[in-house]
Amino acid sequence: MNQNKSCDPCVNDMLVQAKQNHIETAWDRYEQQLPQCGFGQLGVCCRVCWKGPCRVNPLGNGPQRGICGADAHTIVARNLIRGIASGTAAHSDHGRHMAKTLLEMSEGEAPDYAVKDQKKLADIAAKLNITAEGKELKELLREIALTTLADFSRQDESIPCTWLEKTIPESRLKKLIQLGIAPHNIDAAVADIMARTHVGTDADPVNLLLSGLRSSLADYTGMALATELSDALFGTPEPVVTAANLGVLKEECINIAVGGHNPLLSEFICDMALELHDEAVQAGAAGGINVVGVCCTGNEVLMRRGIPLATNYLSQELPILTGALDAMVVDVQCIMPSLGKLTECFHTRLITTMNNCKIPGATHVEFHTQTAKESSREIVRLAIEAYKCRNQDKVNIPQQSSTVIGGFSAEAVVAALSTLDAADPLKPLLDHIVNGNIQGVALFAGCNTPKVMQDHAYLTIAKELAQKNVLLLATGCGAGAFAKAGFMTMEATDKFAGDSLKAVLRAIGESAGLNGPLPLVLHMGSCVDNTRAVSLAVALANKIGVDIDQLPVVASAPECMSEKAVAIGTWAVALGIPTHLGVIPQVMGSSAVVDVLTEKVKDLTGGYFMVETDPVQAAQKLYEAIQARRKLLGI
Ligand code: NFS
Ligand code: SF4
Repeated sequence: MNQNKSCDPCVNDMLVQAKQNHIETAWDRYEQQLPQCGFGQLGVCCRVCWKGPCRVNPLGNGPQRGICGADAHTIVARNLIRGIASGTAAHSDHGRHMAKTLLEMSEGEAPDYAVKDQKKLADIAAKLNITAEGKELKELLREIALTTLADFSRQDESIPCTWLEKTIPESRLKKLIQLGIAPHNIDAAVADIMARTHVGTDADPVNLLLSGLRSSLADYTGMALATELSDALFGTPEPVVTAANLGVLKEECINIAVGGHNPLLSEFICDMALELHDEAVQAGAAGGINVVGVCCTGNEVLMRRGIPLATNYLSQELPILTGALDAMVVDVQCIMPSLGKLTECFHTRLITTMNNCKIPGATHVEFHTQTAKESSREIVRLAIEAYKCRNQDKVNIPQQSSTVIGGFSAEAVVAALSTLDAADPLKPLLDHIVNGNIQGVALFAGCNTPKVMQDHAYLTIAKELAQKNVLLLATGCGAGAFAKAGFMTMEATDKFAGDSLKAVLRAIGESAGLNGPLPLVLHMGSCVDNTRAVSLAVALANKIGVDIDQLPVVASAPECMSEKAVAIGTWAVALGIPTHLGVIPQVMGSSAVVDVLTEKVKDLTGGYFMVETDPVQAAQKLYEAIQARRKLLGI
């Protein structure tokens, strides 16, 4: 049995089957990698130039410098910020894609897209100081697109990115400008890191880390604009009931999984699944087409359309093993290359769609926003074709899934609160925080890693904090963990929330017409949607006239692994949030870097990293961080 690999019973079931059928998964490949390289784990291996690789002996009894003379502090800092740069590039590319689509729409070149949420568009215009009144939609889209794209092209270093400036408290912006870490241009922040980490350039660990902070804020900027523009195009999420885990696959349907991150594609796959229903039935699938989500694309379509979530990052191979998945449609990021090889053993078609993400073994159907419907139709038809090759005798779907109440955008949270106080919706939330019914807010974000039992730390920390009356928010694959485990339900609130938190969640839920409490963990969306949580925190901070680093708000990434997660964790710290990491970051080879990230940065931004691999201890530390903030606020 593989009981120690995941908390998710579906995963453990499927891993047994995988073993019986000699199918390799990420967990097997992890074991094959053991023991992992100690130099790499500590971050002291440098491959920046071809004189290397060089490695510094962390025990002090071997070489202490690379050939060029770089010591452990320089090497660790360089490695770390190169990761942040990659994360920033990935998130922001997603944001750029959104902005460019708006521009294409304004030029009539993306005819299949529409603005589903006019109010959000108007809010965005107001936020960016663009007058909407009297303007035609095309003109407004163009102005918003150009203002947004200026955050990728501005050359004047004294002007911070607009999407940063307009979405954080004034006092925070001032602080970031003073520190010289408010980015003026997202792409420039990435390029700056690549330039300064070239051999023989920046060797000062603090200077390197500051540029990492700047890039992470560029990452934040790219995420904020990606989320907001997606909402305008596809709708701002509202509470929705759906389900999560492999049981959402349906034997009588053509099952299509959408994985990756980009709603520009997945929204149309969902539309086409409806449009091509009759073709699916003709092909023999009585139930039509069933779209399910994986990873963050899964979160995007869950939030906006109530599409069920099949699984989160680490178990993305397993839907294929059910024999019931007809197509896996992916765009960019967090897609395991193993899927190509794996789908060769099944009837499942792996379909890649983006020019910058091709995988050997996949069918590539390039997706263009100009022809969104046409490409999506082609993709869904490939799934129908693949279905015809499905062997029903081999289908084995674990009959397990949990109910999920998702869709908690900041707007949805405010709307629910406004049923308590229409004139001043944030007041009830603030009052409860002040009087201690809610002790603080914890945001869970990030990935999965086979280094720990999948989902376990998320669930453990959440239970501990809920019991102590901390309000819980989640995004990304963390949200996936909670969704699968039934933590996004009213029942979970009744079971795990402390008394005062339970009463608050019940009062809000009932007045909002949910016939019960809000779920224990509020699903705020995909990883780029972490900015939804920030916008809620900023609204609270602005209301009481404090900065984010004074709020009893913490973040936790118990299973972080991607460079995007490193970037997110870093901007959380840059914005002033105590941020927990549940896996050991690859920086421990430099005491100086560790000291900056866990201590010295407190004096600069008010935020800091804490590393704790034991989930119960982690919950305790997060709670203590909340209490320290409460004390300073005098509440
Ligand atoms: Ni976030 Fe989403 Fe998941 Fe991690 Fe990857 S899918 S963007 S990076 S693994 S949470
Ligand atoms: Fe070695 Fe310096 Fe080259 Fe890194 S940059 S590989 S430490 S010589």
